[in-house]
Amino acid sequence: MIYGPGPSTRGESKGPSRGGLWPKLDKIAYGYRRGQFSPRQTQSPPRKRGKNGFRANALTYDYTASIECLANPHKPQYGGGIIINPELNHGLRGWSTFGNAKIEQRVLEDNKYIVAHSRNQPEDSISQKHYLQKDKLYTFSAWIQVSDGDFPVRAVLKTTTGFKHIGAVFAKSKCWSMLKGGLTVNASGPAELYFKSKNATVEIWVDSISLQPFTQEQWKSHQDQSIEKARKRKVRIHAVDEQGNPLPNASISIIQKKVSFPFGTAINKNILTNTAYQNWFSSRFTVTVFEDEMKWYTTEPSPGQEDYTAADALLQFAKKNSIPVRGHNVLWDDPSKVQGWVSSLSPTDLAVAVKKRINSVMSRYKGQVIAWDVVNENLHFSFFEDKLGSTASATFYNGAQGIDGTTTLFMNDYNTIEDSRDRLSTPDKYIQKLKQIQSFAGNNNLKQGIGLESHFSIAPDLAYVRSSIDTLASTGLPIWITELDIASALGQQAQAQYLEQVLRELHAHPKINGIIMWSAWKPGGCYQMCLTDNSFNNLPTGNVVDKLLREWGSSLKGTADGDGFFEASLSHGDYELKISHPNVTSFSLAQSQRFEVSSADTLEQTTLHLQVSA
Ligand SMILES: [Ca+2]
Repeated sequence: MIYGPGPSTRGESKGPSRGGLWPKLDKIAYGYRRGQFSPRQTQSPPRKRGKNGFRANALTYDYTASIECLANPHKPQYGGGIIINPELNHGLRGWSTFGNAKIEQRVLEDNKYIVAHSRNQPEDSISQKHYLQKDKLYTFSAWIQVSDGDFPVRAVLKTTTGFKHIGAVFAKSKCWSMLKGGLTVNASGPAELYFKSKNATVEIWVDSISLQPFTQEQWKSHQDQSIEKARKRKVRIHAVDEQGNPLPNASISIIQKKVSFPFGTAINKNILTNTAYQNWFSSRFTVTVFEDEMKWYTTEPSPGQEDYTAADALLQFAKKNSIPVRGHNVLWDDPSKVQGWVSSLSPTDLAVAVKKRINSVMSRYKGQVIAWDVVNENLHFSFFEDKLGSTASATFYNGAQGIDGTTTLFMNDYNTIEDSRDRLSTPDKYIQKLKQIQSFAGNNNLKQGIGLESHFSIAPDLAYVRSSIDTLASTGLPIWITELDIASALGQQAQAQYLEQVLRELHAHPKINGIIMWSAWKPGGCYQMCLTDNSFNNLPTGNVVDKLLREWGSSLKGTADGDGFFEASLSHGDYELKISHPNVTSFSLAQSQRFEVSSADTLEQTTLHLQVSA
């Protein structure tokens, strides 16, 4: 096993944990007497039943996935969902041949499974037919083994409109690997599930298959449930007077000062001289990245003539506004993005130049960025590998670790969640590359991260997006959305509509650590998706962002009950609390106190209790 469960990624940049919370409260409680806070943790009441009552657990989404290769497969998720005979306990019932494979049930240590053998074509496999319904989201999983070697196996659904790749896994022999995937169906009709492997002779073994449909409403309820659990916490405030007597019906005002979840957009040098751009950007976002200014072709357009002026100035701007920056990128594997003088170097000279580049940019900004995209688009391109050998990228990560190894070192690539048709960057390919980099000598303690660019050029398939992130999350590594946009060719309205769908899904996914959009503004237009016009008035996409910022933040006003209690579910972040009551004459509106709603894992599912006196 290369990956363990790893340290929790939830705590990243989350400020003080449980131990640090209370002194902070005391310190800023001017207007309130010290020592009047009585924090307590209690179990939250049983989860509320939804409007459908959450019958059994059928509607709850199972976010789990596994990258372990196991002697025995897990039970099928959702009991198999609509799959007939999902555990193969009933012979071959429900299953038939796809293509020209021969199929049979086998038994190994009491476990029954299905085998496709005597294959000649990649798609020769097993099959099961289902009727799929329009607008439903289907989550798929299965456990796969091959009779020999280590080969990618894909799950495909053949529908009336074509073939849809729904998931893939690097299957091994002698142990079971989990394949997880998903698809959204655009038209009702019959569909046939089958599996595919480029190796057309190896046996494909399958067990614990599951295909679970969800309605749009159910899908939305998963998001809501996940946000309550992963991004929010219940807070119970008790307003009391100086003697500790409750203040019934006290007016409560909770103002969010900072939201913990990192959400931002790329910026570029245009912001340095444009106050309207500065104000629009800094009043909204909590994280950023530079569009081009840190890239090698910008900082060293000619050999030896380094110029970090723009990157330095942008970093100062970000620091001034307390907005953390991702370091993007050290190297870019796309040959069309390599400046002329670099592409013409001999391998020997290239190796020297690359080493100098890594050292130059990473030493300069060491400790000042929250992430490094070390080798950009390593799954789609291989400029450096082609010149320097197949372990080139692994050596770059090794070099990067030596310079700024405490900062997370990311891969960063596209189409992993955007488009299941792109075979180069599926979640299983991504994981394979991460493992390859980590298995290089000296890289076993590499602090790796998963960067998902998320450039959508087609309508997002949220079932595929979610299942792909589930699979990637089973590495235990932090996952960031690094360059989210929707292609301009889809039109402004679709851009806004799809952006909202994707942002809701990504923000709700418990394993996403932050989201950055790729909407750096240029007078001539943005890369694909602007959020504003040239006067910094919102476009429909900008309105989506503002709507979600309001939703994800949670400033609110209310009235305590007859015993002085007030309950709210608040997003993780920093808050200002104001309490007023007619009985408390000394209270002034200028007096307030701050508190933090943290996301420490141990506090999940508990209510934060604050007793405040006025
Ligand atoms: Ca079985």
